[in-house]
Amino acid sequence: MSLSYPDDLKLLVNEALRAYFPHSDEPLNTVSEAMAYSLFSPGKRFRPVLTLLAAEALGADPKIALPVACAIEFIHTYSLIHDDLPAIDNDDLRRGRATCHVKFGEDVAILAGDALFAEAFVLVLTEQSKCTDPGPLLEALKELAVATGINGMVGGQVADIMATGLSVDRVTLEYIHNHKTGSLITAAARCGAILGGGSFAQIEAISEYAGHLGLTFQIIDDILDVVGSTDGVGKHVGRDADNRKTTFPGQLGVNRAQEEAQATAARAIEALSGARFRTDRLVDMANFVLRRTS
Ligand code: GRG
Repeated sequence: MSLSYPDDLKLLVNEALRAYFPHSDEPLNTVSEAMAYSLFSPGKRFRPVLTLLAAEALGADPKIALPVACAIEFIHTYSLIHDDLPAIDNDDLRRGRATCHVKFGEDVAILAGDALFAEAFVLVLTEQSKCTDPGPLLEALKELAVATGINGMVGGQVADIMATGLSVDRVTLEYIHNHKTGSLITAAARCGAILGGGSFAQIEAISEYAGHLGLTFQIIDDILDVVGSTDGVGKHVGRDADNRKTTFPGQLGVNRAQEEAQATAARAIEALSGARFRTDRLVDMANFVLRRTS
């Protein structure tokens, strides 16, 4: 089993993030500094890399998906900044560094998140105005808006908050994970497939793959919060138990949660069987997500 991570695509993402980072009209803008601090801290770039992988799988040059991939990392970073706030998870360590609100204050951190969200849309809309056919970029942008809204990440986060301290049924548990984390991961893959010129059937296959991948990602995230190390994950572990979060390992125990993750990763790979496009690096990514320690 290969555990290789597509570092070539991660490098492209990191270079493009620098190029697309918005310039502030005000040179001493603390919000701009806070945005850069969180965005350029050492993340895996998993979602934008997935966007590039999906485009590449369909035979496109992955670089065509870079603006949308970077917009997705802006949105992801926004969600991390807000998730860490005292009003939500109240974390002081993220990506191995002090969280944005600890470093810059809550007021600036809230605004840095808000600005990253807005700038994600500015980035894609600026690119679409240069295109002869803006259709795919606008379609991708709609994917991102839906994935982050009430029926996406925000909906999942609210359900997560409401479930705090409760033992919930399986449907609710999956709803939380699929929306809080899975929506943006699925949208990332769908955007790559749309920009890569995929047919309806190809986009649906990649979408199904990514849906299972997103659930696997969050189950492993919650397992790492129990058995991982602070050095490995770059944040304090044991926080889900402290915050009485509803998680797979919390509800089922670590071993059964690990079995669930194996089953969902297998479903992700199965969704690609019979696909008439390149699947090797998508399969590698599913194996990486299942085995990751950071
Ligand atoms: C951004 C629209 C929007 C709303 C904010 C706070 C919130 C609402 C949602 C929280 C979503 C969230 C942070 C879910 C957890 C997802 C998760 C597993 C994050 C860790 O992702 P990694 O491991 O982190 O990819 P790195 O640091 O590698 O990027």
